Amino acid sequence: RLSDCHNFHDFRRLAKRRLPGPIFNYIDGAADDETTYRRNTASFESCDLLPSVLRGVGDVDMSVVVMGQKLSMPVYCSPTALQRLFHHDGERAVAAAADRFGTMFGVSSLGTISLEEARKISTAPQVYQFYFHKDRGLNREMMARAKQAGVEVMMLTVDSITGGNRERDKRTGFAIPFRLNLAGMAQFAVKPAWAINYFTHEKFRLPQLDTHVDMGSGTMSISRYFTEMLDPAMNWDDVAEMVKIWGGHFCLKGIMTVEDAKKAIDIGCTGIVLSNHGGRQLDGSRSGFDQLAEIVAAVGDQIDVMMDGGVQRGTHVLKALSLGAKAVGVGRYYLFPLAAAGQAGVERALLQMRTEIERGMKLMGCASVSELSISNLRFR
Ligand code: HOC
Repeated sequence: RLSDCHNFHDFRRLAKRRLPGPIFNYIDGAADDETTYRRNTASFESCDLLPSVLRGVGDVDMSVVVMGQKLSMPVYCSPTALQRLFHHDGERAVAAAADRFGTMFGVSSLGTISLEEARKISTAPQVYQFYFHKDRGLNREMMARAKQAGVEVMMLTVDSITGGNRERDKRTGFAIPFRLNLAGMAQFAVKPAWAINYFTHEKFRLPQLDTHVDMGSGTMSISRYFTEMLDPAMNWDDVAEMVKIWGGHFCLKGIMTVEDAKKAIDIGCTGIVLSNHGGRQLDGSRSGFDQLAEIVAAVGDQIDVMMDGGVQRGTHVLKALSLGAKAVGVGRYYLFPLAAAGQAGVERALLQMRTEIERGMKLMGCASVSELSISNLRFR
């Protein structure tokens, strides 16, 4: 039950019980041997928090300003794809929860509600995350739509010019819409509650892409999407052009080196997310957390640096902020609660995160996020 969920692992277990195998494994899975996925969370253990005491922390201010947006807490819901597969409310539930918690949320170009609808549901700052398509007209069309809808931040994912090797998806045959062969039907039949909800609510769509992807004419696997639609030839000049056209806050997700961070600044980006795509793309790559210190030292005064990957606890967030991250993105952390219980699940997860951050700050002797610094950490 939802009331028995007290942490990430509880929500993950509940989601596993509710979701058909291919869908659970799509969320939970990562690339190759999933070493990066595992290490993302483990990397937070490379250092310890060093608390100060007796510092008068009756009131704690957890708010941050990132890419010009004020967030009530330093955690935002990263954009993720296909959310109505996990729960019939999908992005609607996440947008509404972000609104209640006053934090930023993302809608993906692979989202299952339109960015315009998300804008109506939530007044919280909205990120629109997209991939760079071979069809340049589609890229420009997406930015124009986002501008029109009042999206605050454009986020281009730069770590996905080709698909990661997701072996779990290969084994389960994950694709959308589902191939209802015998094996597939069996997997869905054992989760009747999910199947009834999925098939009785409105048809699954990709409203950002539906003039370009015909969902009726076959299935779309991850590798097909990446190889057929995305442009592996994308380069810094292409992105510079998009940043210029957008003319507002523009963020690159998937930056991992100082050199690339500097290039992002040169072309006018206002934010970067240190990210390995939740371990779903290049297995063996370093964690965003492990790259924070180096990148913040080099460019932290010129661009907002964020990170994501493996964040499961308030103390993980405190460590990232102590290293200079302006905010931290979460993905699976809210997707499992979404799958387990829709909006109520996402809200419970965000509440737990907020409570853990507040408690952690008090125990650290920090009354505001600006008091967190590298002096609060010791590396092992
Ligand atoms: C069918 C297309 O960012 C992920 C997503 C991209 C999914 C493409 C799915 O799974 O990591």
